[in-house]
This record gives sequence, structure tokens and C-alpha cells, in this order.
Amino acid sequence: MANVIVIGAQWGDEGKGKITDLLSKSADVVVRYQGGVNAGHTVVVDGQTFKLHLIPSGILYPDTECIIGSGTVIDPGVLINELDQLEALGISTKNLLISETAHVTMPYHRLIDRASEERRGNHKIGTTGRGIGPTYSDKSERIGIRMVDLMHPDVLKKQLNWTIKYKNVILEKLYNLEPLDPAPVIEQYQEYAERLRPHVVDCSLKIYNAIEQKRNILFEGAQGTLLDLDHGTYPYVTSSNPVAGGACVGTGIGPTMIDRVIGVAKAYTTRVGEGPFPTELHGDMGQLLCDRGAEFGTTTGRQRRCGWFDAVIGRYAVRINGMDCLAITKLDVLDTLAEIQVCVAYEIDGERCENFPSNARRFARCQPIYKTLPGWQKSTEDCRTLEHLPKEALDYLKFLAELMKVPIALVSLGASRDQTIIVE
Ligand code: 2SA
Ligand code: MG
Repeated sequence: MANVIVIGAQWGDEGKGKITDLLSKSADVVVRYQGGVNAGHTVVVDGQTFKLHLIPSGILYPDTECIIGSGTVIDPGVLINELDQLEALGISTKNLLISETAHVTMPYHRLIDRASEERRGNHKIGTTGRGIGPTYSDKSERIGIRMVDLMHPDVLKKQLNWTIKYKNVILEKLYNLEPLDPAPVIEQYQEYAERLRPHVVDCSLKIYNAIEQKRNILFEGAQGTLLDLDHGTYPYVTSSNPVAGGACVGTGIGPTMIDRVIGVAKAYTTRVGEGPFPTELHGDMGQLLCDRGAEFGTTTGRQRRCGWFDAVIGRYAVRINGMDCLAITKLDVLDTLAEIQVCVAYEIDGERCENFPSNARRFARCQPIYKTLPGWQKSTEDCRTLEHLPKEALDYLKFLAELMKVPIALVSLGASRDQTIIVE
């Protein structure tokens, strides 16, 4: 297993949760390196379903160390709620470590996220409203509050008094909102600090030591390649770097320490939030994919937009992430279809284009060029080897691998752990 990064090859929700859960079994350490409580995956323990946003699902294995790295942003109230849920189920959280240098989401971040979306009107991003963008903005502006600041009550008090005064100008003058009273915020975050204190450490050093000891590290990306702040469909992106390169920056380890990058893609495409989506299906077919794939956001419950597989963004994700192999999820969602389309290239202003255009305006004008493949119209849910798959399903997978020039290492055919084909 060695040191592996798992990333989303599309716009998030590719089923990374299931893949990381499978890989966590052989991992000693599972690390989150970006994003915050905008991410979400559902975990089922003893028939009880609950949602995790920040804590890696590796926490369900008693000996696995789980790390929330410096590139993440932490909403302590939500994190504590997750800790409480896990502990109520008898799951120990003593193996959770939180980076001292991760930034903290504050009440004003959530207020500004929502107010700024409203102000954008038709140009809104479609954020999750969890304060993610404003927390990262403060980090860039160098006025952010980090976990280490939270650990020092006097520092926190001084910083929050100053920052809330500044943010109140924005809240009142720009957004016509009530100003915040610093005192209750300071008190609440000091309480949060005491609860989280035992978990807060220098995570870069922890990871480095674990690598030296030849322990297996799994870096778990949240969201996906096309939502990357630098390499995604800007401005309709999140404010962090979900791509594989983000794992080094977001944890404080060097690129030579990474052994493998696994990409996860759905057998079709989804996107939640605004922004261009060339293969989006608006009619009955889109609805069918949404219904069969249960395509609703884990965090906000929003219905996801659905469309055909896009091999242009697939090839882009292979390149941007240096992907070694691919996991294809939700192939079973296509089981009932007579025909399946795959976008093999784009047409932009009358010209054929094989590569993802980094120019957002050009991307918005892309028209998909499709190749139509026959469906299999049989259930694949119980297939456990490639040989068990209907011929058309196998051909479909081979076609995707050929288009993206990357081997498929795993195929997922349902939510449960055993509904998986591991390709030898
Ligand atoms: P934000 O809140 O600033 O990160 O939003 C910016 C864009 O990033 C998208 N985004 C996501 N897209 C897919 N899945 C995400 N996680 C949740 C899930 C989303 C949910 O697991 O389903 O429940 O709605 C996620 N997080 C951020 C977002 O839609 C914006 O397009
Ligand atoms: Mg998700």
C-alpha cells in the first residue's frame, strides 16, 4: 500500500468515501489535507447512519490514526458534534489529531459566505454556505485564526476582538447585517478550544515520523479536481486544492514521499452548485441518473446535476494529478440503459478540442462530441470479477480506460463494501 493519495477526478462526490474506506483497512494513518465541513460522507455503523464532514472515516478502525492536516479549515462546533456522535456509538476518538496550523472557521465566515452569495445574484457560485471561502480568504489575507491561536485564550481574545471589529464593518456596511458581539464568540471558542486541546499537535512532524517508520499513509482528498481553486472551473470552484499536489502543501510533507495517486470517477458525471458542465442532461435521462444514483448532496441535501461521462475532464484529471490508476464507481447506475454516451472530445467555436481548456470562457462554450455505446440492460450489482460483467459493461470500462490512458484498478457496483471488483 505505501503512501497513497486518493483524489476525486470530477466535481466531487465520486464515491471517494467508499474507496478510502476500503483502503483504510491497510492504512496506518489517514489524512485530510484540504477543505472543511463542505465535504461530507455517510458512514453506517451497526445499522446507524451518520454523516462525517471533517473526521476521516478511518476513525472507525480502532488502531488507525486520523489526521486533519494544516490545509484544512476547521469549524470547531461541527467537529465537536462529530466527536460526540462517534463517542455516543462507542467509537474511540483518541486517535484523532488536528494540525496546529489549520485555520478556524468563525461565525462571521458563515455569515459572509451566505451574504456574498446573495449579493452575487445570478452570478452566485452555489457554495455550501459553510464559510469555507471566507475562511481561506482570511488565511490569504493573513488575518486568519489558526488552531494554535485557539489554544491560547489571551491570544484568541485579542485576535477575535480585533477581527470582529473589522468584520462588523463588512457585515453592517456591505451586507446590511447586524454586527457581532465579540464576547459570546470568544467565550464559545474558548470552550471549543478546551474540548479540542488534547487532539491539537504538529501534524507535519507526525506524518514525517510515520513515513520514516514505514507506516502506510492514506491522503484523502475532498471535493474533486474540477473544483480545485487553481486548476478547476474557476470561479465555480471551492477555495482549496483538492488535486494530488494539495496533499503535500496541505500536510507539510515533500512530493518524493508519495508513492501512488488513485483517481476516483463515477461511471457518469455529477456536479452540485453552479458553473459550466458540458455533458449535463436536463431531461428525463438526467432525472433517471439522479434517481438511480440517489444524487443528493451529503452536506446540503441539494440535488446534484447529472450527465454523461466526460473523458476530456477525465484525461485532464489524469494529467493534473499524475494519476496511476482509476477507480470507477456507480457503474450499476447505468444498468437499465439501452445506450450510453461518452464525451470523447469537445467542439469549441467550430473546432475539435481534445484537451480541457484552462480558459474558463472557452470551457463555457464547449459542446460535447459523443460516442454512443450499447448498454447491457442487466444487473451488475452482484458481479464480483470482471469476467462476471456483461460484455457491454466490460467494453464500456475498457473504452474509458483507453480514452483516459490509465488502468482501471477497481470498479464499484453499489454502496456496500463487497459490491466491488478489484482488478488484478
Ligand atoms: P464551497 O462551499 O465554497 O466549497 O462551494 C464552492 C463550490 O464547491 C462545491 N462543493 C462541492 N461539490 C460537491 N460535493 C461537495 N460536498 C458536499 C457533498 C456538497 C453538498 O458531499 O455532497 O452536500 O451540497 C462540495 N463541497 C463544495 C460547491 O457545490 C460549489 O460549487
Ligand atoms: Mg460528498
